[in-house]
Amino acid sequence: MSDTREDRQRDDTVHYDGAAGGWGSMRGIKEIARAAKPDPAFADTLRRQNKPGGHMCTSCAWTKPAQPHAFEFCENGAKATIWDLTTRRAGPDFFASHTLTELRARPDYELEIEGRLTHPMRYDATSDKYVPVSWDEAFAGIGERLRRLDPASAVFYASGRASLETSYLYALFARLYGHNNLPDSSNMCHETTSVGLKKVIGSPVGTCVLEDFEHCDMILFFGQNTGTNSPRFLHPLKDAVDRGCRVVTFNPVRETGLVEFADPQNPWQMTAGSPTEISEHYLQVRPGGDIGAIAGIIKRVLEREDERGDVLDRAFIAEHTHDFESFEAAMRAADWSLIERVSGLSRAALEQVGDIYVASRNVIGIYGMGLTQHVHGSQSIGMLVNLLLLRGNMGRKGAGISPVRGHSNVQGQRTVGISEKPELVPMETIARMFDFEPPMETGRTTVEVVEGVLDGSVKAFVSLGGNFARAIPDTDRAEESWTRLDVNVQIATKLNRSHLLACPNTWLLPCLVRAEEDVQATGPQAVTMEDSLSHVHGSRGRRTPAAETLKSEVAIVAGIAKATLAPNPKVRWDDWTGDYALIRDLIAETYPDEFHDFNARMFEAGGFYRGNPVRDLKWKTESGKAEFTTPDDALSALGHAPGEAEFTLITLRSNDQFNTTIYGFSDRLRGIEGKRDVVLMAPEEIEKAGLVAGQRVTLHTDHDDGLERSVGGLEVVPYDLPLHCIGAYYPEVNGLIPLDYHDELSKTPAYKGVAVRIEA
Ligand SMILES: Nc1nc2c(c(=O)[nH]1)N[C@H]1C(S)=C(S)[C@@H](COP(=O)(O)OP(=O)(O)OC[C@H]3O[C@@H](n4cnc5c(=O)[nH]c(N)nc54)[C@H](O)[C@@H]3O)O[C@H]1N2
Ligand SMILES: Nc1nc2c(c(=O)[nH]1)N[C@H]1C(S)=C(S)[C@@H](COP(=O)(O)OP(=O)(O)OC[C@H]3O[C@@H](n4cnc5c(=O)[nH]c(N)nc54)[C@H](O)[C@@H]3O)O[C@H]1N2
Ligand SMILES: [Mo]
Repeated sequence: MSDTREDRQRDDTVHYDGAAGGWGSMRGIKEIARAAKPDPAFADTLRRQNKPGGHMCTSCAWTKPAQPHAFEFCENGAKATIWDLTTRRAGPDFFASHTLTELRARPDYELEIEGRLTHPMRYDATSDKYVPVSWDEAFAGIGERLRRLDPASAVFYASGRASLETSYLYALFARLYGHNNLPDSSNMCHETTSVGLKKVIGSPVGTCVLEDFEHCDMILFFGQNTGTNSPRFLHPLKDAVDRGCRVVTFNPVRETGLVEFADPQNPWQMTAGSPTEISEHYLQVRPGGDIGAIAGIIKRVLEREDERGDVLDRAFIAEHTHDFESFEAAMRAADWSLIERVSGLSRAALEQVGDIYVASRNVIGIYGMGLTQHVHGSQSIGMLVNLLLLRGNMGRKGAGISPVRGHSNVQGQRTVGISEKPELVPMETIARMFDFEPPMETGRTTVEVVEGVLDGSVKAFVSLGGNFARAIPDTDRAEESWTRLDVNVQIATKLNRSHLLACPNTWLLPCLVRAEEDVQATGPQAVTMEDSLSHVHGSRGRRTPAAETLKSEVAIVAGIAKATLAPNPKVRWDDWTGDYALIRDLIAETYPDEFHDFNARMFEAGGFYRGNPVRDLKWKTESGKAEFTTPDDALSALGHAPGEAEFTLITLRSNDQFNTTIYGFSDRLRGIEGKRDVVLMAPEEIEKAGLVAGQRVTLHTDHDDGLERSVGGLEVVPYDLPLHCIGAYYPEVNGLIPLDYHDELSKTPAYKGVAVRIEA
């Protein structure tokens, strides 16, 4: 199996021949515009997107530079904006002509494509339809139901898009009401980072800023698909490569953006020039094999140290780290044959990477869902940190660790209090500010919410965006339980499956999108969000709202809260809704170190940096130093080599989707067109299993809890993947993922490491 860049793309598999970016990205945008029919003014919105004074894209969380490009948006940012600014509407007429039973038969695409939700609706069980209500009726109805419940049985979920202002109020509402059940999409995503990275370096977020990418000599990429999921990041990446920075990628899939990139902003490269080769080495690691792969690199670094004596940064290790000796001993003892088996990579290939690492002064480690969504996810992050610590690649310019976050404000929601972990929230401060006693019991993570929905202990579910019932593991098993809740409140922009699993007291509340003008009592409002590199940006929408009946997320959260809670003179929902600057004052008062002078700084070009103690070599860990961590059982626990007929399933995102939002059916960058019901397999595996390309198969989960999980009708597609690894699209196969299969520390579901069998 190919494991380096020099081994070109296999010809016997489905793939894309172009580079990421280039003309293909323009055509991708046009296809989506044809279906979504955006307001023609979307072009003007795109011009301002991600620039000071404009609105911040609702797609990914990649940073917004101080000196933006002429077009500071990418293919997927354009799709997100087109999707938000569609002229299609799913209003009362649409709901009058469809029962929820009927709508549940539709695939995800055929729900969202109906367009923007326009009116507050309440579920009517007799007709099995949503019927319009006034906002006052909706708020009063929800408040009345929530007041009857034990707050501990309610969950307030957030999906990662809502602004810092909305998020702060939402978390405050939960605590005033009486619970910390505040999971967000992060619990399915980078919670492994929030918990695992915090444990080893004391910071729950990445340590790099954009400038670091101008000074690094090597970038190690683990399981992050830049070309599809954060395409604007390809620009600084290309600049780094042009400067001579060496990129090495670990990913079971040869992802086009990390192979080569043609810059759409560069007329020469778009016409005559050849694309930039991004990765010098592309190693197709086995799913979950990263710990083994990094162990191999580390063994080489130690070997070089033995030869030369100047490879390890001994002074850094002595002053800033803890537990090096036992870690070093475990790595020296680790067995190469086990490493090769676990990682699926050759010793020679890993040694080559070790040599590049040793030759590079400043190194950045980047990662995404390929590390976080595994049972040993936090241990993988620990291993990457180990590697960086060996040569002091933390707390200095051009070096560090950089998780690439997902939703556009998912990191910020955690920063301002949306967390099920009370110890992460300045409870004493909010107790004083609002004169109440905040709940101190730890709340539910996503996995624990689903457990509670299944066993009946969760009775109310409030959703600030997202499509929770579709994004979770074990979707099929949980579906019916949603209808047994007492209260379900969905704040949303587009119709999705979670809205169709209604219980008797269900409300569907439509909100503005970020590109739309938000006018309140004191005039047009702006909001803020935090990006992947911890910079905070102001965002102002200018488009006319999709309907006059829409409310902002701030107004909806405040409306529900006011109708639910007893009056408190310190809690001024109406004033806050009227002027979001007052909410920013509250955020500044709660988090003065990060958010002082918030209103004055929110439109700084490039955003303001909220800081990270690791950059000053301060480690807020248990030992007060950066932690070397030794993986369990010196790798043997991770050495599970699949049997002959076993496969590890990785669930993938296409280039035409944003999570459960399916924009279209072209996964151009992987060469898969017109379908999503596929299973990707290496040609050798197809042959060995007695299958042929194009055949339909069923996947069954191998899990010892006595439950049968299967998804059928998947078309076999020959694909360049490691042996024993198969790929399929999220969310279509989420029914295969066992709920109790998750990162051991953070409970992030193991969406990239499920054992499955194939049935013809
Ligand atoms: N267009 C678009 N943009 C998005 C999103 C979207 O759905 N569409 N979603 C947003 C969100 S919420 C998030 S969290 C991010 C997600 O962005 P990413 O972190 O890139 O997540 P994925 O695409 O799920 O998977 C990342 C990569 O991990 C690889 N991988 C799988 N298993 C392993 C493994 O065991 N080891 C290694 N090394 N690699 C592995 C996969 O092949 C894939 O290339 O993107 C955000 N941006
Ligand atoms: N198998 C598998 N499962 C996964 C993953 C995986 O890689 N594999 N990835 C996981 C990850 S990383 C994540 S983050 C989760 C995503 O989980 P979620 O964040 O819950 O899901 P989304 O699909 O992003 O939510 C889409 C819906 O959000 C609503 N929406 C869009 N914009 C707005 C807005 O501005 N305001 C409001 N109020 N609503 C809005 C729309 O109604 C839309 O239908 O899925 C997880 N599930
Ligand atoms: Mo995510």
